[in-house]
Amino acid sequence: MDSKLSTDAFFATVAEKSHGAALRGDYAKADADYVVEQEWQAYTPEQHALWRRLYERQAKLVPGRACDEFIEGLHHLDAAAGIPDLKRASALLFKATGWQLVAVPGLVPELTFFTHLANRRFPVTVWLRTPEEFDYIVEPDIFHDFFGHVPLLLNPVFADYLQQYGKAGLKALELGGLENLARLYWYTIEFGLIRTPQGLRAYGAGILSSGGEVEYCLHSSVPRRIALDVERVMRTLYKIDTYQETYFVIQDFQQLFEHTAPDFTPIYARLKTLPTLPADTLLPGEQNLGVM
Ligand code: HBI
Ligand code: FE
Repeated sequence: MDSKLSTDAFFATVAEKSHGAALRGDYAKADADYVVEQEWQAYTPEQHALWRRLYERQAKLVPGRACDEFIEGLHHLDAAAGIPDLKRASALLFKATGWQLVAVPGLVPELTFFTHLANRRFPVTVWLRTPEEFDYIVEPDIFHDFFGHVPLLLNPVFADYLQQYGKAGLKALELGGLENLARLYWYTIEFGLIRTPQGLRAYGAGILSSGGEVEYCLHSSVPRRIALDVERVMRTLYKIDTYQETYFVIQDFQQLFEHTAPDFTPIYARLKTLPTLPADTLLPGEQNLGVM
């Protein structure tokens, strides 16, 4: 695929999705892989203070709601004091699981994104939300990316899953399975739940970086909670501006890794013949696991 085309197409779709609003980041200095310098010295004391407020709120919420692997990773990153220096965090991460962090201006084209993941590089946005966006933000900022996504990259099994997901993404681009794969990303990496001996816990970055959803996803009786089935997930639509209407539950990260190891070509072919499912679907015979 011509990456230039995918770039223009990417910005067109993002503009459309965000109702014409341009992307916030400064893409002028990005290289061919959309990588920029973080310019850590340019963050203001007010921005570091906002980071600390965001961090303190989430760090109080996640115990008993996030899986242990996330909590362990978060502590290891030690990022409470202010906006992290991505080069330093990347060196720590590389020692643990061979992943690196790359600084990006914001959302990048799928081809770029998947290529980074397939090479164990996680793109982290360099800008921080404004105080007015304390509770909700449309595009991922550095707090969502770092606090939500980076801690689990320190877990070896999850780290392997994400690289495998990146490789599957590159294949999906060729096979026309991108939307299916984006739904898998949404319902696992962004909004996934996991069973533990202590009960249900969250591992999805979109949940763990959110002030309200981290309680809602576990204890509200409104959403459905369904055992992960990759094909079912790939058919299920999602909404980007409300709490999820359905969460998918895994047994452990090994299951996530194993379920996404196969070649998805036959699944994509089958899905082309099946209708997508609204986010609030419960199919006949499916068990809503409820509040556990
Ligand atoms: N770019 N920086 C960044 N971060 C993302 O999470 C991201 C992206 N580009 C595309 C994308 N996510 C989604 O299309 C995923 O479903 C692939
Ligand atoms: Fe994210």
